[in-house]
Amino acid sequence: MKRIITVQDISCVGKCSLTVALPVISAMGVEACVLPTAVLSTHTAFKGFTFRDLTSDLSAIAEHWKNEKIRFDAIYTGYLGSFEQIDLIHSLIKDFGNGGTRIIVDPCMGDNGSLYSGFTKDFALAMAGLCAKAEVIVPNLTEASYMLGIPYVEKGYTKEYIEDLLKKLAGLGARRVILKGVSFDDKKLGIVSYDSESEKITWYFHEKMPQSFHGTGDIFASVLTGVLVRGLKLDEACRLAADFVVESIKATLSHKDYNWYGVDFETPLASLRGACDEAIQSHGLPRTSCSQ
Ligand code: PXL
Repeated sequence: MKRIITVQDISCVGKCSLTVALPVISAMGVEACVLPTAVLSTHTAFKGFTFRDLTSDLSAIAEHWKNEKIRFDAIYTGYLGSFEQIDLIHSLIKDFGNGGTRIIVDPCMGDNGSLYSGFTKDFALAMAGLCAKAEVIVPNLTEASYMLGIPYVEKGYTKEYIEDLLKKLAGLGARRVILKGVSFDDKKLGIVSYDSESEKITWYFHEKMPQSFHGTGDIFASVLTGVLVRGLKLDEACRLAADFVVESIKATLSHKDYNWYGVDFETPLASLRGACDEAIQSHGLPRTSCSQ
């Protein structure tokens, strides 16, 4: 079975980071190992959350894995809480990122033009430095503009503007860039991916939901990581991940008393494995992620 390591916080309540990455990746038939960067009582959109930083534990954990000769098919990073943690990920990539390990960096830092609580412009630049080491990066428009040090443009941009942004992001060093939350009208929301080697740009638009929710970026990146390690191509992987996010939002909105802090990904999770297997089989790839 393919094995990935995901590095991000555990927000005990909040349906984001590790509490979505673990179930989503496991559901796709991929072993999900974790390196928790911090324990929070909730995600940071709640008031008064507790925060225990685990930075000082991370090196010893990674050292143990080195001694045990544990290998990963992918390293997937999400929400990181400090400059020191970014430095530690650079080391993790050096130690575990050899021989075909896919590196997926979700530079999870903000949305709707603002950084999440506790992040700064300098942190965004350090995150851009981590993106240089990735094969695939998954920013939204907010994270993209902070990492590039350019003003955030909320709407009214052109296709050319987005394509230029993709190239600038690839210029940070990642081979592949997936930009989320692109929209040219009120009806559609899109994902656009760029492969800097083939220079191929692929657009995928789905219906725009009436509301956005916390944690959907983490769900997107988790599905993406799972199917990429199982061998699906980037554009197909984006489509599957985006469709799963839309289904999760629809499931959420179908409840009269849905909660504000996260989406109902649990309902569509039951069919994720099937959708994943089907996409994989239709491309002639093995039905399970077991090597043999
Ligand atoms: O979903 C992204 C995320 C992850 N982790 C923490 C967060 C957020 C977004 O607010 O606060 C702790």
